[in-house]
Amino acid sequence: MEKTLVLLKPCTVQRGLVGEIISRFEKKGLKLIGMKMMQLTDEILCEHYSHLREKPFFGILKDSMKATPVLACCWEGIDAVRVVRTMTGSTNGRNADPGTIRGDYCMSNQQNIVHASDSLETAAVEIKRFFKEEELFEYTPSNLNFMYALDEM
Ligand code: IDP
Ligand code: MG
Repeated sequence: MEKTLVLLKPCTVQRGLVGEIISRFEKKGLKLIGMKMMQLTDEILCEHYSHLREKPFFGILKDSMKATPVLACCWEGIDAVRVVRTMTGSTNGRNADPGTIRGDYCMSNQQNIVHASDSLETAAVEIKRFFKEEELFEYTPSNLNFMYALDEM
C-alpha cells in the first residue's frame, strides 16, 4: 500500500479545522499511521519548498508556515498519494472544486489548509523529512476486509 504525507497548515490550526480535515481522510478510508505537532523552521521549509525558492512569495510562504505549529500526518492506502491529492484540490482555494478540501474550506492561494505529497517519489522523501521510522506505525484495521475487496489487497 502507498503512504503519503499531509501537513495541516497553520491556517488550519488557527481556524480550528484540524478535526474536520482529519475526519475527511478517516471517513474516506485512509489509515492514519503517524501524526505529530511540529514547529517548522526555515531549514525544513527551504528543503520542503525548494521548488519555490526563487518565487517572490517564498518569504511570505515560509512565514505563514511558521505562524503556529503544524500537524504532520502520514496516511496509508491503495493509491493513497493520488487519492489524497484529488481530495486536496487545486492549489488556489478560489479555483479548487467544491467537494475538495481546498474548495470547501479556503479562499486563498497560499493559506490553503493542507500540504499533500504530489507523487510516490516525493511522498517517500517527504515522509522521511517529517517522521522518524519509529514514529510510523504498522497495524491492521479491524474493518480492512470491508474497506477493500479481497482481490484489491
Ligand atoms: P501544492 O501545495 O498544491 O502542491 P505548490 O505549487 O507545490 O502547490 O506550492 C506549495 C505551496 O506554496 C502552496 O500550497 C501554497 O501555499 C504556496 N503557493 C504556491 N503558489 C503560490 C502563489 O502563486 N502565491 C502564493 N502562494 C503560493
Ligand atoms: Mg506541491
